[in-house]
Amino acid sequence: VSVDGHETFRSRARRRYAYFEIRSEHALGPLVSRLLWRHGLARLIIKAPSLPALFRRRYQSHRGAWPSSVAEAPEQLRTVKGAWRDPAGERAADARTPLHDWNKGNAKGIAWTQVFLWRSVMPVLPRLSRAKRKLDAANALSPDVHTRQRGDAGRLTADLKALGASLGLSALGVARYDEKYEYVEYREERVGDRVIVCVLEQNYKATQSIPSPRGEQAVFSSYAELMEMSGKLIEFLNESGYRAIGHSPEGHNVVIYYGVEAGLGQLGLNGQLLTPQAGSRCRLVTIETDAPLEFDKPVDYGIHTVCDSCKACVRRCPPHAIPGRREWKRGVLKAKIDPARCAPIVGQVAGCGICMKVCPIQKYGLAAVIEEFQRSGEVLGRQSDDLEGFDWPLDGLHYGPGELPQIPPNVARPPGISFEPYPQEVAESSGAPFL
Ligand code: B12
Ligand code: SF4
Ligand code: SF4
Repeated sequence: VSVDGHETFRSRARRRYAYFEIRSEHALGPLVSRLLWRHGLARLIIKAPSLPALFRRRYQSHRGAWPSSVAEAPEQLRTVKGAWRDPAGERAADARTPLHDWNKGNAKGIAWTQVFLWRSVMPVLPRLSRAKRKLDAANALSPDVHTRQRGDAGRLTADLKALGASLGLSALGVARYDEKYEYVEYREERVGDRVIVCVLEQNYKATQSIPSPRGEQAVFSSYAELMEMSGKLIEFLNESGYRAIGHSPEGHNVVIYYGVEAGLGQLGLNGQLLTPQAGSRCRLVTIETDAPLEFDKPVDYGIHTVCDSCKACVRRCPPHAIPGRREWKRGVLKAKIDPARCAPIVGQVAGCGICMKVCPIQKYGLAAVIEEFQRSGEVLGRQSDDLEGFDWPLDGLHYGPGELPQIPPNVARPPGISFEPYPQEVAESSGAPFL
């Protein structure tokens, strides 16, 4: 939409195209997923070469390390370094109901969403699958313990970070392994006491078109790129004599917890890791290792204060899945999103992610947001169509600030499909076994 409120030809064409893409994604979903998964089409596709770079530019991630000189917040914006935590509460929650792998606990729902998202996944499928195989191969390596250079943690950490930057990672941080944030399914596979967090900035333009298949292609592309890069970091750690196991983006642990602990950002009201450089327009994977790397520390970037004055994600989430205020949950003060409302929309509306798109830190960067906040007391872009408007591909219409699409009941609560916040908590209250 142009500054005088009129829609440009390009934006109308883009909106129509996303509408057409989603309609075909949904209409052909059952047929395509049968061909892909039951009749072996996926096996053929993953052998295909990756798309030429020209096509990938539409959704490929931004390569290169972010400047490392992002400062702590000015005094009046500070709240707490990292996140508000009550260690006793965290321990009690873990003892009562340890975290499970959400995707495993909701396997039926996840399989159902895959029927819809084929158009978004397909262009990236060959690369995704090759990247996963490379990651698995790197994980199977054994360290060469003779090459260990004991006592040189600073050098090893610097070399690892330099390698991450040369591979194109946006940021890399190191945090202490914490069993409470490892899903119980994987706790016995513990590798060491360090967790490396790899961050990759997602394509800017594709993200501004969210929710759209192009936006979701950017997501899967970042995942493939992250797995390729983390495979190389694992090889480096093995060659340096240390064990290292990397995880795919679904993860074996709560990656945002580690991102905050490693000082890479803070938890936004939208439930995601907001980095000062790109908000939550970035993807994360972790590598667990026994390498004696130097720890990074949680930082107060002032993000909590910005969130409290903004709440764009809360207002703009179509199914109202984001609560407007924080509460203590499992020993952490945070706004906990309702996955039963969010997941069906993520599955049927090209990965949704409106809560990422409408975030001013994602769009303008934290420095610009804080500058405006200090100058005028306002959040940059708040209530503007440029920031808060989005196209809704299910009906092909544009929704400006203050307007939200109607979600039909069969889309909000698809028959026969349910997503639980924590299968294990439900199990605890109902007595039903997990899964
Ligand atoms: C399961 C899952 C989902 C589920 C359920 C999410 C939920 N909150 O219950 C569904 C399908 C709904 C979902 C939706 C989305 N997801 Co998701 N999701 C995951 C996944 C695989 C596991 C997270 C999990 O275990 N959640 C269950 C419990 C722990 O949730 P929770 O109590 O609400 O806690 C959340 C936060 O409060 C935080 N957290 C939990 N404990 C603690 C403790 C401390 C101290 C702190 C600081 C934070 C923290 O982490 C949780 C993130 O979901 C992660 C990858 C991973 N392994 O971490 C990606 C991940 C969180 N998703 C991501 C994204 C971007 C999305 C979507 C935009 C969809 C999309 N197109 O990608 C939406 C956004 C929804 C939202 N507003 O958060 C990204 C976030 C990137 C970032 N910069 O933070 C991740 C990290 C994927 C990745 N590898 O990059 N997701
Ligand atoms: S949209 Fe606003 S409230 Fe939501 S995470 Fe971003 S800054 Fe925080
Ligand atoms: S992904 Fe969409 S539905 Fe889920 S919380 Fe974000 S805006 Fe809401």
